[in-house]
Amino acid sequence: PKREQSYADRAQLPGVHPLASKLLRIMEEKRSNLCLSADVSTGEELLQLAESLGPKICMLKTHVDILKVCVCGGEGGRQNARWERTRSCRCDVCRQDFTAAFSQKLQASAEKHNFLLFEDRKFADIGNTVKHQYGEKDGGPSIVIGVSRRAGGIFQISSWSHVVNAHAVPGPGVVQGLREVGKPLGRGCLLIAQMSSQGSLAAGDYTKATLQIAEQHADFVIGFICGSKITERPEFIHMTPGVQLEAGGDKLGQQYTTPEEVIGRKGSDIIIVGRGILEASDRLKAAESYRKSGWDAYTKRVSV
Ligand code: 5BU
Repeated sequence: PKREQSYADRAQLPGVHPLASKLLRIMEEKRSNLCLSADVSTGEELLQLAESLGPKICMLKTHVDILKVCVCGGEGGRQNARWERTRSCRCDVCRQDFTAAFSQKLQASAEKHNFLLFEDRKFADIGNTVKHQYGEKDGGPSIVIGVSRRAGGIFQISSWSHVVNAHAVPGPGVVQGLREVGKPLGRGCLLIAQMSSQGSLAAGDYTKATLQIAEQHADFVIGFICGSKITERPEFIHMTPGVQLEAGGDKLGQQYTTPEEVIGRKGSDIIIVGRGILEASDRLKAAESYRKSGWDAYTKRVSV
């Protein structure tokens, strides 16, 4: 059988999306197929994770809607007086400040340590709605005087996140809506073809139909969230959540598979790891062991 292409080979394919190509090059350069799922509750901790674990990862996955907010709506009472006085809070964890300060720092960290940002937003509405949820076409920073008047919601995802994901359940319109905003900005989208949770309905024919939508929109869809490789097309990137060094699960239906299984046997490209790293006493050491297991499983696979 033909030898499997390396990440570096795939980065050079004529049909590959520029962002997928960039990601594959980062993976090869940093010898990392690890995506950190940075599920923490403050912007400060998120930035600190990006800075400390940045060198180990090819991608940082966020859920910005689980971040606490400042008490000019929430946390950080110190700033409250200032907020009331000036109506322009500068707090790092404040929602009003989210795009202008926080996301710029996150982007700077991504650039410095050479990884991509992936907001795990799981868009799942009609095209017209997701377009507004994702952000405006120009994607520039919002002006932070009082309340932002720009469309695209609080988080302005399109302005800072290289990659987003979407459920295929609405049909192709969801991708088309996101593409209108993301394509001009050079962004990419992952379709959720399978989920790691127990009893997931994203399986069988649903997974196949998801693949078809991706093939029809390959100028914006760069790959999949999935449990195992679902297509032989090397331009698409397969990313798998539900990964820990020991198989198992949590109390709410999450199911874990090991890096060796996911990369070595299931043929996925990238492992997504959250609590396996976040709950370790030494996060840097844990990140390094996931990076190494993922990378070793990959080198073993491509050398056959
Ligand atoms: P964990 O702590 O490694 O279990 O975190 C997994 C992360 O991946 C978490 O942010 C989930 O929201 C995300 N996830 C997932 O676990 N399974 C899926 O099928 C998808 C996303 Br899609």
